Amino acid sequence: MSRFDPIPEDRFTFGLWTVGNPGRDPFGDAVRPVLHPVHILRKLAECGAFGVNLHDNDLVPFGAPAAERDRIVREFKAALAETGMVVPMATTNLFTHPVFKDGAFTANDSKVRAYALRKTLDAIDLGAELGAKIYVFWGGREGSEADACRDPRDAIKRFRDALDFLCEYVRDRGYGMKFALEAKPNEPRGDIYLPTTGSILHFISTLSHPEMVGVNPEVAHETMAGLSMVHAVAQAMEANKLFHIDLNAQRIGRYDQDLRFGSEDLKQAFLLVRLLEGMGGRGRYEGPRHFDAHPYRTEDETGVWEFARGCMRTYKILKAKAKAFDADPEVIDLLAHQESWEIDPLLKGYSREKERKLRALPLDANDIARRGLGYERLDQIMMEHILGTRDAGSTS
Ligand code: GLT
Ligand code: MN
Ligand code: MN
Repeated sequence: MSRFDPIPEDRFTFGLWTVGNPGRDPFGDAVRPVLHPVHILRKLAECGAFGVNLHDNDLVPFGAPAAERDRIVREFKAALAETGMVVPMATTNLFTHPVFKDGAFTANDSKVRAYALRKTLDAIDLGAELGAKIYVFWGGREGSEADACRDPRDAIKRFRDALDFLCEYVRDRGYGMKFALEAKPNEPRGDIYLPTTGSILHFISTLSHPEMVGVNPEVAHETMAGLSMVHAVAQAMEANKLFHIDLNAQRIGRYDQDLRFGSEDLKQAFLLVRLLEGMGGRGRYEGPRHFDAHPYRTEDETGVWEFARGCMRTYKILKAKAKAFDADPEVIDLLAHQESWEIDPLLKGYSREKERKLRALPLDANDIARRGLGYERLDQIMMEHILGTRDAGSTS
């Protein structure tokens, strides 16, 4: 076993819908048979994962009678106990059934909104029964093409009403769950409401129980919008709102690719892992490292488990490289020379005294601007850590 092989302590999780994705796309049929949830549990446990996450209908088929639901859940719980796997996160499928064609919580038809709310209550009960403490909301259908159909302000209000209702429900039942909202700019809708992690962070501050609600940023979704996942995650961490994370890979300007973690934009993946792992001496993200990605459509089941191992190994390899980068004496030296720490206290917290001192500082813009910052060197060192030419203290 190599030091990069995953173990449960790494807290890697996969959605049942990820490794279980049969490869259907808008142009083609499934290329793999549907995998049974219990089979997925066993195989992921063999691969060294910590747990699985699920939508209600990844486990219990839509419309299943109560007795069938109970039998499926019993069998799944037995498999959890047998494999030692856990279910840290659960969510609701509010996008597959045609009833959600105009959205779920934001739909114009209040019967649709009632149906979505009721389906979510049941799915929260299911999540609680399986031990989930994080509940994700991805509003994939909460959007529009014909924008005249509703005032987007009403969509936001309806989304807020739904979340306030559900927060109260979770409190009333004493489930101790937190909610994590996931942004996406478009697909499957032309435009999706609350399209970025940043917009969700503001929306949370308008809820009745903001302390219960955080974000679930996804690499692919921020990248589709041409934004920096690293910056989105950093803002969420700084606000203590990173409740969950969806790791995968994506190229800008494409459909939602959901590729194997780290398989595109290795530099961003490196910086993301470094951020999550608290490198550079900062706070660490403590939640599960969840992969919301799909194996290539070219794969059979062997490729599916290759894909799962690949996501986890890449994460661990990047973690080791990030640690080496932060311990590199040249990096420490370059970073130490970047900032004029001694005047920092002057810049925080206004007072007349500080204003006076600030005005008296000998600051010459041209003089300051002349200094090169050494970022070329810093970035190249980082690249060489990623490329593996700067291992174990070697500077050659
Ligand atoms: C769906 C979507 C993901 C969300 C999942 C949670 S489902 O696969 O593409 O980004 O995280 O509902
Ligand atoms: Mn996702
Ligand atoms: Mn995605």
